[in-house]
Amino acid sequence: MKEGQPKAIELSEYRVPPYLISTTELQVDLNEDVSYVTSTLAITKNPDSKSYSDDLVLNGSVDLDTQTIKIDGRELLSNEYVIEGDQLTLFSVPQSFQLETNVALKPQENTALEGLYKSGDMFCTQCEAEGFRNIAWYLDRPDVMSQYRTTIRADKARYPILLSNGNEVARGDAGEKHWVTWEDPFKKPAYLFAMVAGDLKHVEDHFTTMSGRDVTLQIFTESHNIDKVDFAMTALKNSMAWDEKTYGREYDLDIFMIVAVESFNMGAMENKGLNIFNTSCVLARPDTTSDAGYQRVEAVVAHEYFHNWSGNRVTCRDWFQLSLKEGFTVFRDQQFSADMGSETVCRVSDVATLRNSQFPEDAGPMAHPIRPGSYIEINNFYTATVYEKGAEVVRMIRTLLGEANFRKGTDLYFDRHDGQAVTTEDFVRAMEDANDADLSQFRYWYSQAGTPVLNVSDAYDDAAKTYTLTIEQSCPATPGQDDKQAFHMPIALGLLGAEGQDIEFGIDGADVAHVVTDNQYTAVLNLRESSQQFIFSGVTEKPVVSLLRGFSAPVKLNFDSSRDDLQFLMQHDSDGFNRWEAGQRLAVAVIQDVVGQIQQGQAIDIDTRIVTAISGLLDEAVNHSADSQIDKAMLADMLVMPTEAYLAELTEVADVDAIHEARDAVRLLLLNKLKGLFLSVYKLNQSSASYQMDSNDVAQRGLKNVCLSYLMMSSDTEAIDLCVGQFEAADNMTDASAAIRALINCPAEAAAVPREKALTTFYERWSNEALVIDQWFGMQASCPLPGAIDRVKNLLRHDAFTMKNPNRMRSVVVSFAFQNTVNFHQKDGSGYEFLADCVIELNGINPQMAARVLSPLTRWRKYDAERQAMMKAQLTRILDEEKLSPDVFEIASKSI
Ligand code: B3K
Ligand code: ZN
Repeated sequence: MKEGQPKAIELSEYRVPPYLISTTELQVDLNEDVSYVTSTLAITKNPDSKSYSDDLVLNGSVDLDTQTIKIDGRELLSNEYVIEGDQLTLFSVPQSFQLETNVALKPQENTALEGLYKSGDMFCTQCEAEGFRNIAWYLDRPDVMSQYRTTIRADKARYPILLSNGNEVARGDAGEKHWVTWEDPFKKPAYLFAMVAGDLKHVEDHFTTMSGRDVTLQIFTESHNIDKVDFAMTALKNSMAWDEKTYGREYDLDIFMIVAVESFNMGAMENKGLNIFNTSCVLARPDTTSDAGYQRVEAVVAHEYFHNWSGNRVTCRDWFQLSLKEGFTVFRDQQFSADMGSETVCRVSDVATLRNSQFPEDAGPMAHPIRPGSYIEINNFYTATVYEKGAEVVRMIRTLLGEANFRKGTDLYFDRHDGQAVTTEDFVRAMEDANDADLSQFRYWYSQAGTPVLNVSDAYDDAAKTYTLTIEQSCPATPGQDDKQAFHMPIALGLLGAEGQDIEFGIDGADVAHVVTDNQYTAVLNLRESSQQFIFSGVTEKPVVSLLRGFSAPVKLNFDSSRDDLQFLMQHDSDGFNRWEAGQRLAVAVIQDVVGQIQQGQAIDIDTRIVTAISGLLDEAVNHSADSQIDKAMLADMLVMPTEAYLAELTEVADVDAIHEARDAVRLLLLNKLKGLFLSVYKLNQSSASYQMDSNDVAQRGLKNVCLSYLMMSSDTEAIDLCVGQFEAADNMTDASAAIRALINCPAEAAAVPREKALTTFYERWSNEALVIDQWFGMQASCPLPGAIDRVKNLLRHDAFTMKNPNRMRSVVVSFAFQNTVNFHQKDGSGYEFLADCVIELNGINPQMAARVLSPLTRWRKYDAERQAMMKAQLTRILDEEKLSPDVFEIASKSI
């Protein structure tokens, strides 16, 4: 063990803040070399604190060069305070006083992108979770809420735009410089502070709230991007209207601003009145942005906007409560996207994300409950568990209570806690109080980690006309939690009769939360016991059960369905999600057969039921009409085979090579048997009309491009010509990138020349569009063909590559290590060594990013002994580094 290892912070050690800061005044003087921040804080002793100490400890950073410290106007003598590392202790402070500190800092050297930093030519900030302490000495914790007044001074020519939270209240000139003062009337924690200075253009619009107030909406970008903000503006207005309609919540300030920045660690940040966005989550133009990119922009704009209530008006007491705002807000943005497009398509994609990223986390060394009990570096807990599983937990509350009662709960939560910093416990209690409900057992979802497993069996009694379901639940041990209590969860189910219709059944005696009857017959059961039986009466024929409709709980389900039943459910289930799910389960079973054959060295023999199923879908696509029961976007989703990541997740020890080979073999067989149909569907969905971003066109492009990816499994030149044709004719990034990706991934010799040509054309055309060049890097780094490690190393040497810009870094490092499974796990360990090299380099640049990209190495338990040893060796190598950041230390040490 090296000395000075960072220590863990425990939820159980939470204490109220010893002091409060009622007002915060900041004077920020920006310069190219050294910038200065003067902060004036009105501090009082917190009457609720039991601390007897008169010393006040403030958070800061070793990069703050402290010039002066004054209390009530008097400069402190050197024996009246001490600065130790990132802490400033003021001795024997009064009960109530004004603290003025003046610090010097160098934003242009801040490559960690936390606090005040430079993104290209502009200054910007990122303060969540603990970035504010890099700007000024402060009580940097979310339960200290203060009213901010901020004055920014900067060179007028370089930084004509100066922004901060709230309303502009004054401005003036000072020689070459100018200044602007902003005042935010809402008290907020420091993590919601933001400021921006730059040479920016903006687009302006307006929104009238339900109470009739006019809100000015502005989106700022550097001038070359200002033609890409219209879609985000529309998404913003839709989000504002949606939150009024769905949650009765309206916006509170007179102005709402979004600023797009190129260097940003995350997707975006919900600072009060001044959201700062990664360009990748706000800019969209048909020729530069794919449909998936558009959908992401819409979802992230909504997510950040929704935080104004779930996060800002009602904020977190401490960082253990992160899911209070993140889980809830993800749930809200999922609901919004579902309302804007297709509910089923959205649910499928949300569940796929959960399975591909959260389930592995829950099964790995970093498994934690959605409300963690301990952390070293909070940045490491912005996880799929806190976000996506957190959203599932909120969704389960809604499923259990029903929509109208859930709304009563959120009304009470927002009204009761407006202006407060609260806990997940407060959220659950509001749900209970508003509905006279008992969620005591449900609370285990907040404190227990791990993905529960349900083992289900059924029986039909023909004489009694009863159907019995037995459900056993368990949850695997996770670090620090060997034994788990049974969860309370909603199980939504329906029973299908021989014609595929939903059968109505009697529920007396079964523990049923409620029954949903619009165009279906779905019972929502309360599962509470580790083993529980449900008996349904009046079931006139032996049914096929549709379990866990809409994925009503985030669990792994074991239920022995016959492949014929899966095919039946795929065709008839009234629950769209379960139609998709049945198809996936059938595909998993078939691919797993092939994995077994490969491992045994047997000849590959594929169950043709998958061919029947896929050909049924393709027929549906050929005969598709406006009143078809299933939309094209769903058909596209159903044609996609389960991902290699999900297939790996389902096995004890993942045989990455066999999984890759088996999945490809099934896809190739499908192509060989159904080539005519794939081609017909492709052609039927080709369109010569100009690009429209609407759900019909998106679905059509999706369906066409899935077919293209199958057609490119073959090595004939006809498919390659088709693909090149699409690439050259495309007026939009969806079609262009689908085609170039298919060319890149095509193993055929004949694809080599067109591939190189397309890559060059693409690069030359888009060299000035950073987000498109990110895609160019990403599609090459994720190519599953052999030789990836050399290709990826070459990409790192490319002039346009830099580790310092997180989007560019991710486009190569994440695309390779997270998406190119078969090459990352190459038997010689070169993929692991490559990732460790990147982590070590990033550790010195941007620790938060370093810790994030490290995660594939932490999953070593999933692989064979040789791979395990090589992965652990790389983790050890990382841990042996001098000057390891707490971020990387926490992930690497906990996973070894
Ligand atoms: N709240 C921010 C996340 C900031 C993460 C800092 N490490 C984005 C979001 O979830 O809306
Ligand atoms: Zn969020």
